[in-house]
Amino acid sequence: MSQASQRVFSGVQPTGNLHLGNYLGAIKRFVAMQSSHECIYCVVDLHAITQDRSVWGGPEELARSTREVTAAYLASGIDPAAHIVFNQSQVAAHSELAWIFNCVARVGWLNRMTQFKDKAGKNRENASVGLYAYPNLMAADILAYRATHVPVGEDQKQHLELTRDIAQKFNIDMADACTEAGYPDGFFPLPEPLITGPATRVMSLRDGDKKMSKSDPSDLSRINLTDDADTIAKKIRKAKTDPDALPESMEALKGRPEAANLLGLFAALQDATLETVLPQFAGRQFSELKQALADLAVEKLSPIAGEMQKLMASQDHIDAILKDGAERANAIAEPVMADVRRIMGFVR
Ligand code: AQP
Repeated sequence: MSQASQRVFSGVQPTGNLHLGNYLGAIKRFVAMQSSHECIYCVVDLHAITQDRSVWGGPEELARSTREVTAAYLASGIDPAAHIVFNQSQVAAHSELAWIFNCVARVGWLNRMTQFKDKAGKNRENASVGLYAYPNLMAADILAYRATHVPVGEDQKQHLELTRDIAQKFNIDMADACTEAGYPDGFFPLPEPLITGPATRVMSLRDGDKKMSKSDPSDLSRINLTDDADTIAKKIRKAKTDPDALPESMEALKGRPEAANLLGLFAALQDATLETVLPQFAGRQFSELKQALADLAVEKLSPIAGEMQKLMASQDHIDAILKDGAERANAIAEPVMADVRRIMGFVR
């Protein structure tokens, strides 16, 4: 397949507190893919409401957060004219295809999803059906555009595997109709997850064994994209460490999650690899790494925070970008849905 026929799709939930994990694991890589691929970047507001209202914050907060994620995309360097930026709820294909996928995916498949287990916790009986079926909606997000590549953080790997299983089962179950519709090799591509670089799983600054996450009650656990320079420096200074000096080799980094995390962050922010950064700090104290990391994080993140603030002052501008993006997204998704309806036998 030529690069021109490769289509990238990915998204971020508007649930507040966009953090360095979202930036390095996802948004920064979205930016990089623009030069080589046709890209569609979505603010997945339908996913945000799968958790309790206390988590997504209600209508005003959802709208604010949707605009804030859009501002983060633009401030980080995503070009909404050359590519597509929009919010999910403006394109009906996501919900329509998700229903069809609810009927393709098996209960046993969803029962294995670790993110549902983590997010539902002990209170599983009280979790929303939407949270349980979240991976089916994610599969619909990607496949409504017949996207081939999906840049995500490590935590989304299992959902991408499920997306491939859904695409494959649809292609097999509907093989005769796919052939009749002109797709003898199956209608949906099996999308490839793109999980690369030194920051595919950024860990909490308070606990190197826990993922940096929006929902962590401790704000000190994460660097928010909207944090000012002093806050970034303070959080890095307070980050958990271990008592030893920094190691010389990848081998010696094993079993030292905090050292691996801080070095990984430094490498990712510097567009370097962990291997090239290691010798720079080998044998040094954590305090030296923390100082260098704080300086680098402020240098890279402050311009983004400043630009986000400017963009957020112009709500109409952001809304116009989302509307234009939704129209262009719909123009791709609607013919795909027309084929899906024909393949399924829905009369029109
Ligand atoms: N810690 C992380 N390291 C690397 N990548 C990460 N991503 C999230 N956390 C990390 C990636 O960011 C993209 C958008 O994530 P999302 O907004 O869809 O939701 P999420 O993965 O549920 O984010 P959080 O912060 O972990 O939220 P909560 O606290 O609600 O669980 C995805 O590509 C994701 O991989």
